[in-house]
Amino acid sequence: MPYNVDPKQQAVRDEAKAFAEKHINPISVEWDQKPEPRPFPHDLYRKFGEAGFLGYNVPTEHGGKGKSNLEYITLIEELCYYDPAFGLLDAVGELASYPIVYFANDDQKKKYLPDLISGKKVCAFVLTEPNAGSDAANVSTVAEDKGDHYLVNGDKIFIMHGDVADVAVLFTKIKDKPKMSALIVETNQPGWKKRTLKNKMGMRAATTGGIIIKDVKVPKENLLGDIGKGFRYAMMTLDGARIGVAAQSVGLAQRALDESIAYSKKRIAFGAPIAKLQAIQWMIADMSTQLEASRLMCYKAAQLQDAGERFSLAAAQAKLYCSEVAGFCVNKAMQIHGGYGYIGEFSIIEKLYRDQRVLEIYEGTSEIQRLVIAANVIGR
Ligand code: COS
Repeated sequence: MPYNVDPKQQAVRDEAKAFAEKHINPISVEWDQKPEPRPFPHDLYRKFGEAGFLGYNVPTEHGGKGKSNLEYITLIEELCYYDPAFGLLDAVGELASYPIVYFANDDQKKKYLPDLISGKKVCAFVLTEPNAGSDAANVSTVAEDKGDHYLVNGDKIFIMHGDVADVAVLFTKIKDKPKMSALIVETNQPGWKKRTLKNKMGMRAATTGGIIIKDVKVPKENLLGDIGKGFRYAMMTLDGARIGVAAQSVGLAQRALDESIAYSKKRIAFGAPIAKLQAIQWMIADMSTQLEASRLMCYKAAQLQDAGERFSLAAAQAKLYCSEVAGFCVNKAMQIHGGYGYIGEFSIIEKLYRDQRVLEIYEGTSEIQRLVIAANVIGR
C-alpha cells in the first residue's frame, strides 16, 4: 500500500494480510459462487471474533481491542482488498453492535457484548423497511406498551445479516410516542420470521435478510437508551458506518488498480505490453490519482472521529466520493482487462465489479450523502 498517515496503520495492514492469506484467500471464490440458498460463513465470522476484528475499535472495558477509528477503517480497507464481501462481513458485525456499545446501559452491555464481540452470536442493525429506506424516519414498525413488555409488529428488508442474526438492534416507533426508538431483540422467537434474500448481485458472502415481525414480545428492560432517540442513534451509527463504506471502497479500488497494473505489464498487444500504450497509462493514472484523493478523505473522516470532532460532513463526503471512485476504478479495470475481466474464471475483476455497486447504495445512497453534505455546507 502506497500511503500511511499513521505508523500504526502498517501494523494493522500486516495483521489483516496475515489473516486474509490464512483464512480468506483460500475460500474467497468458493463463497462468492455458492449456490442458493447461500449460507452465512459462521466459521470465518468466529475467526474474526477470535482475532478481535469484531470489536477492533470497541473500548477495552467493553471487551474490544480499543484501537482507534483510523486503525479500524484501515483493517476494513485491507480486508476488502483481499475480498470486499468478507471485509463487509466484518464491518457489519461492528456496525450492528455499535448502538449497544454507545447507547446501551451497563447491564445490556454485559449481557450482549461478550458474545457479539467474540463472534459467538451475530447482531443485525434492523432499520430499513419496504417503505423506509432513504426516508429512514418513516418506519411503520410499531411496539405497543403492554406493561412489562413491548409487543412488536413490523416488516424489515435489506438487513445485512438479518437472515441469521441472534440479536437485533431494532428501530421502531413506540405506539402513541413521537419519533423512533430502539430495542434490543433476541430473535429466537416464533414471531420473528427471517429469510435470506436471493439473487444478490455482489457481496455474496455477507448475506442480506428480510424479516417479518409478528407479535414479538420484547421485555421492557431491552429498551435501548431513551424513548424517542432511535433516529438519532441510527444516524450517529451510520455516520461511523459511512467511513467504513469509504474504507471498503478504498480497499476494493486499490485491488482493481493493482490488478490492472499487473495485467497491463504482462498482456501483449501490437508487439508490446499494453502498459506501453498511452490509452492504458492514462486510465491507470486517473485511477491512481482518484484513489489517493479518496484514501485521504477516508482517513481524514476517521481522524476527526478519533479527535472527538464533528464528522458527519466528512463521513458523508468520504462515503460519496470513495464509493464513486471505486465505481470508476472497477469500470476502468474491466476495460483494461477486456474479456479477461468480464469472465470471472480469468480474474477477480468480474467479482469486484459486482461487489462495488452496492457501495453507492447502502448506508445511505450517493443522493442521501449529497443531501447530508448540502445540509452541512449550505445550512438547513
Ligand atoms: N447525528 C446525530 N443526530 C442527527 C444526525 C447525526 N448525524 N443527523 C440527524 N440527526 C438528528 C437531528 O439533529 C434531528 O434531531 P431533532 O429531531 O432533535 O431536531 C433529527 O435527527 C432529524 O434530523 P433531520 O431533520 O436532518 O433528518 P431528516 O428527516 O431530514 O433526514 C436524512 C435526514 C435523509 C439524511 C436521513 O434520513 C438519512 O440519512 N437517510 C438515509 C438512511 C440510510 O442511510 N439508510 C441506509 C440503510 S441503514 S443500513
